Amino acid sequence: MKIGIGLYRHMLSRDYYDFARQAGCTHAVIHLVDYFKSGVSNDRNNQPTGGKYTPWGVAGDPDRVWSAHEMSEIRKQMEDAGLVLAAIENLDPAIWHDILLDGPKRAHQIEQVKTIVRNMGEAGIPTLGYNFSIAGVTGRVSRPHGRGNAITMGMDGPADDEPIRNGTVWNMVYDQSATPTILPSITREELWERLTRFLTDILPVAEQAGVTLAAHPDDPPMPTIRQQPRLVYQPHMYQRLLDAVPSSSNALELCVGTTAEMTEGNVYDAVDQYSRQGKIVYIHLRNITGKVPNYRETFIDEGDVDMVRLLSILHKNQFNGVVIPDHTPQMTCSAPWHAGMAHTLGYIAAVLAVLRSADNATTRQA
Ligand SMILES: [Mn+2]
Repeated sequence: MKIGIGLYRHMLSRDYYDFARQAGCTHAVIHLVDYFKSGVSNDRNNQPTGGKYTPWGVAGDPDRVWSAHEMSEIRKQMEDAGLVLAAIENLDPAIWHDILLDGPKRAHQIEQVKTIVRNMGEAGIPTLGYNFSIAGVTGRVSRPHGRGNAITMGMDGPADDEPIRNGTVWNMVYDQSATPTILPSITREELWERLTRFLTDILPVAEQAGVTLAAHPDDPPMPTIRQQPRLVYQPHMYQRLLDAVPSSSNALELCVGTTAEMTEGNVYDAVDQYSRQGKIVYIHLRNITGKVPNYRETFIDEGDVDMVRLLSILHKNQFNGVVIPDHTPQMTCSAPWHAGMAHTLGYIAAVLAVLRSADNATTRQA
């Protein structure tokens, strides 16, 4: 298992690459979508938050797909700094909205995603993380309820479920001049059909390009949010996604925090089940306390998840992918994001060092 970092668009620079290496990372997952663009309540020194029902920010240019050249330049700059670029996380709602909504631009946007996947193959980037969700990451609140009064994200009870405004999807605004109506609700089976169509269209191209699609579960994992259905809000639902369109390029971006917030099953069995199948490409690691709709994110070394047990399962199953810190509470200093990451990365490195040391001891005895 490899240690990585997740970098937002505005962090794609040498300082951040050096920081990651200094903190022990060999790999990185990057975001090319700028979630923070024109957002009203987004601190760039934090995960994108938005308000409880306020979108993160405004989507990018619908006519521009990420080119092989620009992605390959980023990969090379990261390699110069000593980092392997393991994945790009998330598609821009600007070219993704009508795939989620089954809108009039769907066919065009499917071609754009195919182009991105081919370009990624050409640029030598092996994984595309995605989250097939109409509401996206929303309905959460930010509170100073963490250890040492750290500001942390979570849910504060059953959502009052404000519907999504037209022109917004995946918690970002893709059409600022949309008529001010409400997005109609759809059924869960309709959303599964849309996901299956997406996978059926994209996976053959991904296989050929040598790119793996990696699905993030619904965060927060509620059965519905903002009057829209969710797909992967219990651990077993990931299996349905894998079985919907079997392919070597159909895999998971398993989020430990989100899985631990689910009301059924448990995160250890889920990680065991999917890592034994070799279906986890990379892991979002964070700790939490509680279950939806009452949970909050915590520091890595507290919370409900026994991280030593969790990482032991991955180690035992010879998980060969990348583990990245997901989010962390905001630490009180001039660089809350850096401090949170350094603390989490140090913790992960220490657990892995203990696991490897135990292996060496076993080998010496044998
Ligand atoms: Mn996550």
